[in-house]
Amino acid sequence: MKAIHLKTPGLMCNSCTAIIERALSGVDGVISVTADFANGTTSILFDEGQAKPEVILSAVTASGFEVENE
Ligand SMILES: [Cu+2]
Repeated sequence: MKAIHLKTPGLMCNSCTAIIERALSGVDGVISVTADFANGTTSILFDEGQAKPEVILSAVTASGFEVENE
């Protein structure tokens, strides 16, 4: 199990966090998603044997949010 922490500054409210959490929960191998609009961050716990970070990142951008590099 692995965790990644993304900067997702486009999150503005609870609707945004719901969208991003729903999009990421649909990715195979993703165990849990915690999006926080106040901090503009999204943390994802995933099974590295099933989910690849690139796939997780593209699911974020596909849901309409940008990922900023740390
Ligand atoms: Cu919003």
